[in-house]
Amino acid sequence: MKRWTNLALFVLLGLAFTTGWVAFFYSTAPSRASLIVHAVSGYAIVALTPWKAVIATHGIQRRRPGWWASLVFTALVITSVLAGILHSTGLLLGIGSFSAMEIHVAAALAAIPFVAWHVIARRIPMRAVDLSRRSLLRAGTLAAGAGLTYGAGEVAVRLLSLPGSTRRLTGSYEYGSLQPSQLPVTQWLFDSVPSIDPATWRLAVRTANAVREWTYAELLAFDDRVQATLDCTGGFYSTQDWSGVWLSELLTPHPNPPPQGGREMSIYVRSLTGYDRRFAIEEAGRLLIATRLGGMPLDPGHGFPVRIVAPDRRGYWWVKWVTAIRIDTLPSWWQLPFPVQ
Ligand code: HEM
Ligand code: HEM
Ligand SMILES: Nc1nc2c(c(=O)[nH]1)N[C@H]1C(S)=C(S)[C@@H](COP(=O)(O)O)O[C@H]1N2
Ligand SMILES: [Mo]
Repeated sequence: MKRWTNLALFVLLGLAFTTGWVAFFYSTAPSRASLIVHAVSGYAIVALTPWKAVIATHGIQRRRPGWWASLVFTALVITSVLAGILHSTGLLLGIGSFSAMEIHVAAALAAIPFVAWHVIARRIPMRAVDLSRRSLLRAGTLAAGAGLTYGAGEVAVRLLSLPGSTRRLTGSYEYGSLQPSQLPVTQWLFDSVPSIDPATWRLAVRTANAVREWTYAELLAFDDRVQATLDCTGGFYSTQDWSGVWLSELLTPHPNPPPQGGREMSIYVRSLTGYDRRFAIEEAGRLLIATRLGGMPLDPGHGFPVRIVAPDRRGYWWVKWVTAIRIDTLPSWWQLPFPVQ
């Protein structure tokens, strides 16, 4: 049981970590599907506490080198799980200037080096016994119990009308919809708001054989509109009215066929700050180059002079302060799944 518990924790930690990021990647149904697996693996970790406590108590008594690092690791896992539950129930959505979701993910990220060390320093021999019928039966029981816990939690949140009952399928909470002044200003990680002079600013749009530089005044003349939901991985979402121009409108068809060397595959969008994202070419008609929010020009925090509005994509795709757009032959998956800036 001891070895089985550690092995199960190993699998569950990996599953929780992976499904968390998959949920962050999507803004639609796959996000919820992943979060169900995520929550169930989280509760399964919690359910193993009594068994792991026995192992840990014994281990601590042995005072093996680095035993304290296992305690730091334990604290990080507890912090992450607690913050996750506080977020999902809505019992506590923020501590200081951090959202419960940010703390949840930060603690999980901080735990990575510790878990790597822990499984190497305390590694367990793999034996055929780990795949026995009994092990599988245990795994099934654990999954069923954790699944019921998740289901019961979702029912309880609704019966008690906790704030968690209002969250979107990604787990995000509504904030300031249709009230532009209430839309929070957030960055992915380290970016800061640049100050841009609209008189000299240009949006360079490069296609296979042409570059067109758009001025702010030219872009302001368009009035394509969309109501879209910005769903930030920090744990909030906000639906607003945006206007500007569909990117496809700016990609005038070229007179000559594109030069040899490959098919146009993706749309590369870059901010003045260097923050960038790559989209599939098919999305050109669904990406708005927004100049206005709620009918008013964007303010600097929200991406002045122009930003991307990418309906049905998570907030981190909504590149602000765009200066360059390029159609190129690299596939759209040719980028890190999440920005690092
Ligand atoms: C939720 C995840 C986990 C937590 C919070 C946790 C915590 C701990 C703590 C506090 C100890 C005692 C201190 C020490 O010996 O360093 C320990 C020991 C140990 N852990 Fe973990 N651990 C976790 C997951 C794992 C995993 C995934 C494995 C293996 C794949 C593992 C294998 C072990 C082993 C073999 C020991 C030594 C027990 C002994 O010396 O008798 N643990 N763990
Ligand atoms: C040690 C790793 C992790 C564990 C054990 C864990 C566990 C949990 C738990 C127990 C919940 C509450 C589930 C519920 O009641 O609905 C939760 C929620 C959540 N977690 Fe994690 N998590 C981990 C890492 C991550 C990471 C790395 C991400 C994202 C990159 C993430 C994203 C989320 C999201 C979005 C929710 C909210 C789900 C909702 O409100 O429906 N988690 N997590
Ligand atoms: N250049 C740039 N654009 C960015 C970001 C960033 O850090 N840099 N953050 C993204 C993230 S994570 C979100 S949620 C939205 C937030 O938009 P808002 O500040 O207008 O609410 O902008 C996106 N666009
Ligand atoms: Mo975000």
